This record gives sequence, C-alpha cells and structure tokens, in this order.
Amino acid sequence: MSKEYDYVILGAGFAGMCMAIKLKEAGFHNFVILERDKDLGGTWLANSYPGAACDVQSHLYSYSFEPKPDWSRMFGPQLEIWGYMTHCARKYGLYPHFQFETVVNGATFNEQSGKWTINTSKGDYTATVFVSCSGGLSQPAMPDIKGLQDFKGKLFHSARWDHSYDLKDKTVAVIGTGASAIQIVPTIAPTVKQLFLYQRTPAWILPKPDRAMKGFEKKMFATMPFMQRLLRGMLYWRNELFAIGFVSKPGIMKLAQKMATRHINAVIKDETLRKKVTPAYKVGCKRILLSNEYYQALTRANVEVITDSIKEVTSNGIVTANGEERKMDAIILATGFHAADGVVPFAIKGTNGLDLNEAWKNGAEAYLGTSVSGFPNLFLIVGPNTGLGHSSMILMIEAQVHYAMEAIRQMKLNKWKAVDVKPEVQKDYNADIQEQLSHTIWQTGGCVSWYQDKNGKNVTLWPGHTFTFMKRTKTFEPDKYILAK
Ligand code: N01
Repeated sequence: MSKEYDYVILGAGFAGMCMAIKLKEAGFHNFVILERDKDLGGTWLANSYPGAACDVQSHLYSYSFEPKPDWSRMFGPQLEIWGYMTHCARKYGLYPHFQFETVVNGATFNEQSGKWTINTSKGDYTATVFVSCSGGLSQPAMPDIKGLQDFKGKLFHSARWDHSYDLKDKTVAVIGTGASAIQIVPTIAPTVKQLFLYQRTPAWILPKPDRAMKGFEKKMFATMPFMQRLLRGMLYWRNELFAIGFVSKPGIMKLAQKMATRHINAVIKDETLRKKVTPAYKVGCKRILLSNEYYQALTRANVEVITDSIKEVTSNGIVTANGEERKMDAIILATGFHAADGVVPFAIKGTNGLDLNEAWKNGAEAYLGTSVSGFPNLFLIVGPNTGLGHSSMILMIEAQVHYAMEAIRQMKLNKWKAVDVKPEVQKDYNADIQEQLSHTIWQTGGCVSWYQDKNGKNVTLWPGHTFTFMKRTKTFEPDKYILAK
C-alpha cells in the first residue's frame, strides 16, 4: 500500500527544510521529507571532516527568515551550522515530517492521476507534487585510479570521514587540493607523522576574512536585529561585486589574482613550492578558495606536496608517474563530487515514460533550474545552473522554493491537475543561459572544473547576480507551462 501525501520532498538539507518550512507557512501540512541518512543536515551532516567550515559568511549562509545572532565566527564551523539546522527543524515543527534512512529508488509520474509514485527502501509514496532537494554535491566522486581497491590500509572519501580511525602518528596521503582538502590538510598536519599531498591542479586561494564574533556583537544582533540585517546586507553586496568579475569585468579578477599571488609569496619562501601551488589558469575559473592556514601547513617539515601524476595505488602505497612509490597507512580521497552529472542518482520517469537521465544525456537542463519539460509537478531545488561561485547558495534555495510555492498556490487556486514547462520555453531559456556563460571566466579562464559536464558544458552555475535570479523566480508565469485540468 502506497502512503499518500500532497507533497513529497526528497532530502533533509537546507533546500528540503526550506521547502518544508514554506509549505507549513502556507498551511500545507500533508507532506513528508524522505532522507537516506539517519539525521537531517544533508551536506552539513555528510561533510564532518576535521576543519569543515563554511566558506561563505554565516550571517549570509543562513535562512533570511531565521537569523542566528550568536554565530561564533564570521565563517561558522560545520557542527555549528548543523546545530543551526536542528534549531530550525525544531522551531518550525519539521521533525514529524522526516522519514530518515529512507532511500529513494525511483519516481514515476502517472498522467491519468496527475500524481507521482516515489519508490523507496521503505515502500511507495504517492504525491501530487514531488520536490527533489537532493543537493548538487551529494554524490562523492571516487577517482578512477588503477589499484585503488587493492590498498590494504585505511581509505575513505572526505565526505564519508571515518571518525573511528585515529590519524595520530600515521603516514597519510590526501588526494585532491580543492575546497575540502584545504580545510583538512592544515587540521590534520600537526597530528599525523607524515602527510603526502597529491595535487593534480592547484587552486587559487585568498586569505579568509574570518574572525571570532565578539560578545558585544552577538548581544547587539540579539537586541537590535536590524544591525544584523545591516551586516547581512553589506556581506551580500560585497559578494555580488565578485559576480561582476566572474561574468563581465575580468579586470576585477586580475586584482584578485594579484592578492592571491601575494598570499602565496607572503607565506611560502621556497621557490619550488611557490611554483607548485601557483595555478596556470585565471583566478575564478575554478572555485576561489579561502584559507589562512593551508599554505602555512604546506611549509611544515612533515608535509610534502607531490605534483607528479598518480600512476597507481598498490597494497600499501601510491606510485607516481616517475616510478616513485610512497608508502602510507591511510589514503583520504578529497576528490570532490559528481556535480555536473545530473541531480539524482536514480530513475525519474515523466510523461510517456521519459527518463530524466535520458532527457539530460546531452547535459542537464531545466527552466529556472526548477522545472523540467516532460516532468509535470516536479520541482528541483538546486537544479541545473543555479550554483554560485560568489555567494550563499541559501539565497538561490530560497528563490527557488518561493517559485515552487507560487506554482503550488496557483495549482490549488485554479484546480490544475498538473503543470509542465513548455519545451520551447526551456530551450530558449537554456540557449540564453549558455550564451551568457560562454563569456564568463568559468568558460574562458583556461581550466577544467566540476562546473562543467564531460562535454565542457557548464550545467551548474548561474551566470550572474543572485538578485537577477530572485527577480526571475518572483512570479510563476502560467503561460510558460502546459496546464492540465
Ligand atoms: O572537491 P573539488 P571538494 N587524481 O572537486 C582532485 C564545496 N565545498 O570536495 O582540480 C588526482 O573542488 C581535483 O583535481 P583537479 C565547494 O563548492 C564547500 O574539495 O580536478 N586528483 C581537485 O583538486 C567546493 O567547490 C566547502 O585537477 C584528483 C580535488 O580532487 C565543492 O564542495 C567546503 C582526481 C577535488 O576538488 C567541492 O569541493 C568543502 C584524481 N583522479 C567543499 N580526481 C565550504 O566551505 C579529483 N582530483 C562551504
């Protein structure tokens, strides 16, 4: 027997929780949140590696409707962000709606009934509206390295950290030098005996303008909320300046590149190491990283940066292309996520049995990152081309949730059975997005990044300011949709 709801939400991260809060605010309580993990948090539950923290300011990386006056730092650590999420879940009454440890295996739309059937490890669910909030960075990418499965030591991905394994006095390899690695490396370097850092491409790294929040600031934000709104506004507009550099004024990026180079030179005195960590592409092409400790960690006597490519993994070590083998107790894969491969790792079937993976075989596409033609009553939060290189994803999540809520309200009001974005609307929208993206630093900066799919198409990023996206998602326009009564 299928469990019946009006709305099924997939994922208990920031996006799924925001959708649930807004449904409740609108008086729609007949919904369930399906979550494969045993608790809420999404990426902030999964990424518990040492040093995990936000690289967007917490006063902006939080719901606009639920400010937290007492963030401990400008850039909050993982556990505090997760604590904030549990606070929101309690305050907004979400706990009765969670179905944890429920793995979704597939979802199928029935044109006759106008309903979705969602097949899970705990049986079937039906709903008029299916909201997928599975997260853009939820599928860890395991590197395709020869012999990886033969390694006899400890091996895990940064997003599946094994806290039962003590790294103290161990020889450890970290593969990857992205956002996760630059937080892990300085945190574990003082504890381990030897750290081998395998770098394929260096990242541009700017100093992190982080600091502890002062007691008087926390008190002020609690008693004078407008002061916190002022700080949020300042952070918002400062970050939006970066969007200009990414999209239209690369001159701004030259300034950032100067600052990043100065950062390297200020911390690293060794010319060889300087060369190793200086990227050959333009700043901004890959995600700009922030750290005050990473380069310092690389100068430690027990840290070696290896730039020779990895040839293979043996039972007890890693061999590089020059034939050199280094032995180690553990390998940590800080090798990122399947971000550009589509949004969900299971079959979603729309009208006429159309499979979403099939529809996206030439690259993921949606309208406003939210609706996909041929998939009525499906809303994707953090769908294609909604990612940001410059600011808080929660801004985009709130905008998309607002849009989905507008659609739901109009469906109720007008008694529409189903809404399905017109194919030509989606096509024109994506042609425009790709045209805008073609001029950006992400496409012209001379790098390969996880922003792009295997064909080099950027399917992850929004090509502009967040306020432009907010404006476009403000109203649901029925004329852009096929409406079934
Ligand atoms: O992953 P990444 P991440 N052999 O894809 C390397 C968010 N995030 O987990 O650049 C050798 O950035 C790969 O090399 P290359 C944030 O949006 C946020 O670090 O492809 N190396 C790269 O160096 C971020 O952008 C926070 O040449 C291999 C690294 O692994 C996103 O998550 C914190 C390899 C992967 O870097 C992903 O970050 C952490 C191979 N076979 C993450 N395969 C916040 O603070 C891959 N690499 C909010």
